[in-house]
Amino acid sequence: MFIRAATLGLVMISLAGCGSAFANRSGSGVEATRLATTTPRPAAFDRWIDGFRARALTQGIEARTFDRAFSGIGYNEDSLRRDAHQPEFTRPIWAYLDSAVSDTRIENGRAMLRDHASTLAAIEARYNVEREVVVAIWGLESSYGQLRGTTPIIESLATLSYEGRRTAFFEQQLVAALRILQAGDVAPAGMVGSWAGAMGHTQFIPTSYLEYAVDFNGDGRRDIWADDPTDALASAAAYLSRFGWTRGQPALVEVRLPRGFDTQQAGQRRTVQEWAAAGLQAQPGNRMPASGEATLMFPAGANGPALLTFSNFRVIKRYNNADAYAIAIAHLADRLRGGGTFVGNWPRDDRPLTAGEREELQRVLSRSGHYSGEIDGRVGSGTLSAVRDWQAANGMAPDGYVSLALLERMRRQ
Ligand SMILES: [Ca+2]
Repeated sequence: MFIRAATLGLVMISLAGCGSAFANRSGSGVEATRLATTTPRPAAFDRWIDGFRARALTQGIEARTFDRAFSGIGYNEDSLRRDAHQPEFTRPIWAYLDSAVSDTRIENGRAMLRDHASTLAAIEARYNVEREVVVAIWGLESSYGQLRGTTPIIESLATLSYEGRRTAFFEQQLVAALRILQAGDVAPAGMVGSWAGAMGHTQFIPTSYLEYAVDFNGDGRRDIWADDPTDALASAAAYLSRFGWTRGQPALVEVRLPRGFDTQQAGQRRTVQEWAAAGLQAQPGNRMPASGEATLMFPAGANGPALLTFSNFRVIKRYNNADAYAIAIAHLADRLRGGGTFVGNWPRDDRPLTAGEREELQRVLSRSGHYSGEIDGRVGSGTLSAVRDWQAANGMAPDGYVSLALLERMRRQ
């Protein structure tokens, strides 16, 4: 779980792991076979640790806690390497959904619903979050606990705090991790996770753990690291509950558009009655709720599936601020309930733009006055926002869907 600074947009999501609850998480299985990458500590790192120790102690970390946590830690080059090599290529949302909501993940999720039925029922009763949603998060975050990460958290966060692209962020997480150790919820050796600090079955980063994790099985420890997923699952439910989850409301509903529908209404939020009056109907297998406001979204352009997203969709995005992630969680939960696949067709023949084409796109947007960022071929929130503005200015549905067809249309301007 990592709250991204900016969404990666409607269409493309980084390849940072299928689960991707943590924006920078590694791909599946890599950590399980991690080679020994701890190298001797550079002298400058030792000096940094001394300085950080003083800072940590002023923030309430006891010397004993600190020294025990830092005893024998190394310099984690593996984490640094991963931090430096952020995924630059993207894949289309349908390819992401193919793996995020694969048949295997659905099948395993249904097994988890059976195996942990009583625990999930108790969590659902306490937090008013449907069990299928909790299990979907578990499935995407750690493949139902199979990929919780084996990186020593203190070592990794210390290395990234000393020398990384986001030292302030990681130092904040490191202090939070020390607080967790100080509280005795886990021993230093047991505090493992992904290379960038996401821990346990539902991949909480330390600050989120401190704020939202719960001891659900009542043994006095908030243990998200144990094989027993009870505390981790309850913590995920508690997190969604705190951000306003509404039980009984869908996160998204796939809809059918009436003939001649004005697709420029993408991105608008209206009541379900207003959308119904505009001619939108739930696709087969979907049910429109009786009330609520929803935003119309075309995650793969106006020729792909049309979705109405409700407030619960935005709650899921508090877990990971990417539309594709929220669509995957909502869809996996639906599939776990026995729902079907999307009715609309994904434009699978579309290919992602090359780096050169993405730069060309940015130059066009820049020339037309919609984009003032760097021409770097990275399609982030700034570029996608400019794409939406360009589309609206040119009479298209402002879906932010970046495709070759869009670029070709721009070339014709
Ligand atoms: Ca516990």
